[in-house]
Amino acid sequence: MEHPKQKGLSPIERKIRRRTWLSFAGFAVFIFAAVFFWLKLKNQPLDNGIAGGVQIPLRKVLNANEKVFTKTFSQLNLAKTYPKSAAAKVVRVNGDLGLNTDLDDKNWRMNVVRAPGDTLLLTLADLQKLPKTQVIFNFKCIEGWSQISDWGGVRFSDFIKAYHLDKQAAMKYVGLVTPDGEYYVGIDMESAMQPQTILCYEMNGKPLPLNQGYPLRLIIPVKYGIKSLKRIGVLSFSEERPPDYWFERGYDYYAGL
Ligand SMILES: Nc1nc2c(c(=O)[nH]1)N[C@H]1C(S)=C(S)[C@@H](COP(=O)(O)O)O[C@H]1N2
Ligand SMILES: [Mo]
Repeated sequence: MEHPKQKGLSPIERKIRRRTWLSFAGFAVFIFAAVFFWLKLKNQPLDNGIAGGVQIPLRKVLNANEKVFTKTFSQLNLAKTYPKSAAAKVVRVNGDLGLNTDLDDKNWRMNVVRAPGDTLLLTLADLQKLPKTQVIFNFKCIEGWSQISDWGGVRFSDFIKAYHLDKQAAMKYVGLVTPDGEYYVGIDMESAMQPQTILCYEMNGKPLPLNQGYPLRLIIPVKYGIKSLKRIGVLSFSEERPPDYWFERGYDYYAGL
């Protein structure tokens, strides 16, 4: 028997009516469920006492979001890394500014200027006591060549932590100069603190060759090669841009990749 109201409706129209009713019922169930969960959520304890506290389940969502975003942010500025097998055995040498004076090996120290008149003197052995990090990346020179190469040393950020230089690392720039003052670079702190930036003392697992910066150089994969200063003499911190050799000769200060 046909319902009187449906008299005269085509099968298609009947189908549409049924669908409309079904979607309305679905919507009602959804509203009920939403109200139910909201009431339940409202009765959840707040996360402990922070101003503007939220219910714990919501806090969990916020925490999860934060995890995802901090991950994507740090991954965004990570340089691509390569397996050991991809690294050049013969590593190209380029630039010898600041390397032409004899190195006084025994007396070499990294001079860390914490503040005017307050300089920390570190030996290579001091730095080698800190955790070692290996970085295999595509080293790029603004002259147009690039080469995958393998470097080892201590993360700049680990060095900052180990020597309690947090106050210094809150400044905007790091300046690096060779012992003879001939070559110098300035680096923005964010890039210096990036986890692939290392105070480097090894290449292919062996001490750096003299012409590649022995005893200690910078390796900063997020920048062009010009910033990876060889043979560090002095390291300092500042709010103003430190002098930069290639910047003074018309290159981009930031030199980011
Ligand atoms: N002291 C010093 N560091 C320097 C340079 C330089 O001339 N002197 N040249 C820079 C440039 S332009 C590049 S590409 C890299 C090259 O590093 P490599 O010789 O290990 O390949 O070192 C950088 N660091
Ligand atoms: Mo370079």
